[in-house]
Amino acid sequence: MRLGQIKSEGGYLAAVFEGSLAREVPGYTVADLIRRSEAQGVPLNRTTARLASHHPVERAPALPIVPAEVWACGCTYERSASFRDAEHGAREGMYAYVYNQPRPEVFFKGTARVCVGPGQAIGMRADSSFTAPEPELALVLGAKGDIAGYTLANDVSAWDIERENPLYLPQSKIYAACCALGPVIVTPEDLPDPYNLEMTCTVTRGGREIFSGAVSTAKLHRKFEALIEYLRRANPTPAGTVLLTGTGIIVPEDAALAPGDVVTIRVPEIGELSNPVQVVGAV
Ligand code: DO4
Ligand code: MG
Repeated sequence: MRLGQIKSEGGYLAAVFEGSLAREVPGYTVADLIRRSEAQGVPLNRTTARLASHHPVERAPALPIVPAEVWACGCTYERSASFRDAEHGAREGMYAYVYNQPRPEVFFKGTARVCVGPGQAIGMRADSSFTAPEPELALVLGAKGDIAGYTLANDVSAWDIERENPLYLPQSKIYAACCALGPVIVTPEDLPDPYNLEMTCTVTRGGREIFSGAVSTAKLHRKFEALIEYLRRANPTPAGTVLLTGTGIIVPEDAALAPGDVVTIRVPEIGELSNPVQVVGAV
């Protein structure tokens, strides 16, 4: 099932997406559906199917979930770890260390306040000169850490701020519109092999492609269960938490984001998450 949300009366309403059509789930957001399916012990797709309207309407997907919390993992692909060590002038430094250790890097990415959906502007900080998209597969979690579904995420990050000093990581990672999610959440029975997804990312400027990259989730160095276990160790997360699984696509500095650029992340089994770039925090 392709589950998501549409905008409705200043808020969001859950919907099942079939092609360009949406079947609304009156009275429920996606987080409500996850809580209901867990409370009743009925899988999310069946809970949703029972409640969804039988009258499809032409509606575009909006933010697929209003997440209680968003967390993210880092250095889960070799490319991400080696790039970040090189940024610090080390062949093998703290990022390679984390890549090779059982304990992954897990950091707080924010709340719904910093999230945007498909088509909405992602932010580049006015005080950053090297902001990059980080295309990632994201896990939508239930109250016990079960995977309710998969979506796409852009962990937009100010790499120059992160590079200056590791203690600046939260300022690189958490700011207005730093996280895009969408277009829909695919429930597990419709994504039998999440470790074999081809992900692509393009950045276009004035209609011209200035960057294109690709990675397979087969290159992910961790299992989702291990990432979730570390996230929730001594830290029980609420239903509707989203966990980003790390980037395997690295955008070079000469393609640093600029206002008006459009970043498009695509996984055929999930869809396309496309967002224009806008400066945030200019004085
Ligand atoms: O500490 C660096 C963050 C790494 C990250 O976000 C990633 O690898 O995706
Ligand atoms: Mg990341």
